Parts: sequence; C-alpha cells; structure tokens
Amino acid sequence: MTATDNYRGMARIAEPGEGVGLDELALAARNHGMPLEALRYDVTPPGLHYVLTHYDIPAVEPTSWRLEIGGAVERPLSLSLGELQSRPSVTSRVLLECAGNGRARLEPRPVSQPWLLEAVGTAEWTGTPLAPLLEEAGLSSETVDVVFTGADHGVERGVEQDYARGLPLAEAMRPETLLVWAMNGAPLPPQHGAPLRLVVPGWYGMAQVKWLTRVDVATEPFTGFQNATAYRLKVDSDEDGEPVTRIRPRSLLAPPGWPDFMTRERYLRSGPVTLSGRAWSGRAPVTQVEVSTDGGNSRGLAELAPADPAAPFAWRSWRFGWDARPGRYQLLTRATDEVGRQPVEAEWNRQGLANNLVQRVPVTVQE
Ligand SMILES: Nc1nc2c(c(=O)[nH]1)N[C@H]1C(S)=C(S)[C@@H](COP(=O)(O)O)O[C@H]1N2
Ligand SMILES: [Mo]
Repeated sequence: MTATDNYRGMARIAEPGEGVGLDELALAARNHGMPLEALRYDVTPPGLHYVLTHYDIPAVEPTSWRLEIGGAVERPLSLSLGELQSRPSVTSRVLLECAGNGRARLEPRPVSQPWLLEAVGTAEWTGTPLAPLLEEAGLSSETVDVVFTGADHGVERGVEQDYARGLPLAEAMRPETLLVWAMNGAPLPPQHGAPLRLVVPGWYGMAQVKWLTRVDVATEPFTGFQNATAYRLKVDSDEDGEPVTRIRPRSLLAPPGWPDFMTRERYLRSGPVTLSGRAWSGRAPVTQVEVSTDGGNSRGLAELAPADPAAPFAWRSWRFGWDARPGRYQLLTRATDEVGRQPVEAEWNRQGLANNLVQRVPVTVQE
C-alpha cells in the first residue's frame, strides 16, 4: 500500500491472484478465530472465543480506572468499577460475530483481517443495563447517538484515533444493551475489553466497544472514522454506503470426521453420521436450517433446537442425519430467518463486510 492510498482512506483490494500477504498474516496471528470444532459448546469456553482488536490491547489499571458519562447530559457521571458493579446486574448469553467474517474468500479480496468463517463466539456476559445510567445522567431531548470510546489508540488509513463508535439512541436504550465486566463468570480478560465493555446484542462486533473509558451523549450523528469511513457497505470508494448494523443469518457446520493437517480437508468413515452445527441471526429469529450433501442440488431440513426465550441473541444448535457412502461430497448449510436466507453467491463490497455466503465443506467418505 502506498502512503497516498493510506491518506485517501481507502481499503486496499488484492490484485487478481495475489495471495494473503505478511501484513494480513500479522493481523491473523493477533486476532484469532474460534476453531470451528468449538461449535459443539453452547457457551464458548474461555480462550476459544474469537478476538478482534484494531490496535493494541491497552494497559488499563482497574483500580484507578473510571467510566465518564458526559456530552449532552444534565449531570455528567464518573463511576468506578465497584460503583458499576454495585448496580443491578444481568447475565445474558449473547453471540458476537465480526462484520468481516467471511472476508478472505471474497474475490477480489479486501486486504484486512483475513477471516474465513471463524470470527464468532457465544459467551455469558455479566453487566448492568446502560439505559438507567443514561437516564440518571439526564439525556438531552435532542439526543441522536451515544458515542462509546475505548482506551486503545492507533492509526487507520492515515487517521489517528481512539477506537470510538456511535450507536443510535434507540439501540443504546434497549434493556438488553449492557456495560459488561464479566465473561463466562470470570472478570473480563484483557483481550475482551477489561475492565468494562459494551454489549449490544444482535449487532456485529464493531459495535461491542471494549476497554470503555467514555460514554458521550451526542445531539448530532457521530462522524468518527469507525462510523463514517469504516463499517460501510460500499462497492466504489466514493460512495457513502449503508452502515453495517445487525448480524445477518448464518449457519455453520461443526467439522465432521477428521482433518488433514495441512489442507484441513475432512475425512469420514462410511455409515450413519449425525451432522451438527449452529445457526444464528441478530436481525430476526432463525426459522429454518437446510443441509445438503451434494453441493446444494438436493437439500433437507435440519432438526433445529427451539429458541431459548431467555437467550434470543445466542446461537441455536441443529442436527441432520446422513447415511454416508464412500465418495467425495460437498456439504452445504444455509440458515433462513424471518427476513431472508443466506445467499449462495457472494455479494461483494470493498471492505468485505456482512458477507454471509453459505458455507460449503468438501468431505471424503472412506470405506
Ligand atoms: N475499543 C475497541 N473495541 C472494539 C474493537 C477495538 O479494536 N477496540 N474491535 C471491535 C470489533 S471489530 C470486534 S469484531 C469486537 C470483537 O470482540 P472480541 O474480541 O471480544 O471477540 O470488538 C469490537 N470492539
Ligand atoms: Mo470486527
């Protein structure tokens, strides 16, 4: 990438046939995915949840740390972690997925964190609802956005910044929107935002601001980099593009059989097999999951576990019986929610966002 591209704020697109480079490898080695065999767990065990951090994991001293709530409020608040933790607490099972999940297989490839399909995880998040704190601070009646700022700092396409995201007021006021200090019953680990992060159930990962330091009420739409430039669905760089918001439906197969070390191709023994996986959507309830063992020519409905009314933003498990005969197959799974179904052809955009193309898994069944 040249400095000019950098300062034009453009995401680079790989040349035709250009492999993943060392810059992408450096990101992939820092930002790990959830190994897909961990789809077997209802709650992703510690350390297996995916991690995405734009800059560095910041050093935050929890004893001197405070959360400032300000901007267009009548009474700015400054709260210690202990003060936040003495408020009513809620534990909620919520799936997070990076908006860049699926980027690495787009053609041409947007050069960024090269996720295949593993940028997902489901945790039990413990925290306190944000809305009562905003009400205590006394919101301006002109409020449009609430802006969340993290302690991490970096430069992105030439723009130096603290990681910050604006969220529409209605989303900030949802009772499910939490200020979170624990994950799976333990204090938030450093990589997941210690001591405090935001969780906005149903939204893609970029909204889930980690290492929170400030919450600012804004009477104008927030125009910071992560809202105005990044996380927008655009094909040409001069478009404004629609902002990325809620998670689109997706179903993933728990990898069946055993893998080849280098190619990751899967092998199975012939006979009856129960294929299984997880499906989710952040925008509407999942209504069905289809499975095909012949690349999509024929398909059947998976048996989908009922939605847990206590966890509408978690993933749901599914199962599908298959009498596997020797040969080579392409397994495919597709989720449908009340709004629509996963596409079978990728819808390209230049930042590689919200790509919920169906998953295809080649397998070889042996005698
Ligand atoms: N402060 C801060 N918050 C952040 C980020 C970041 O770089 N800095 N990355 C965001 C993105 S893009 C994602 S996908 C999620 C990832 O959350 P996790 O690492 O806990 O899985 O955090 C979000 N919150
Ligand atoms: Mo992300």
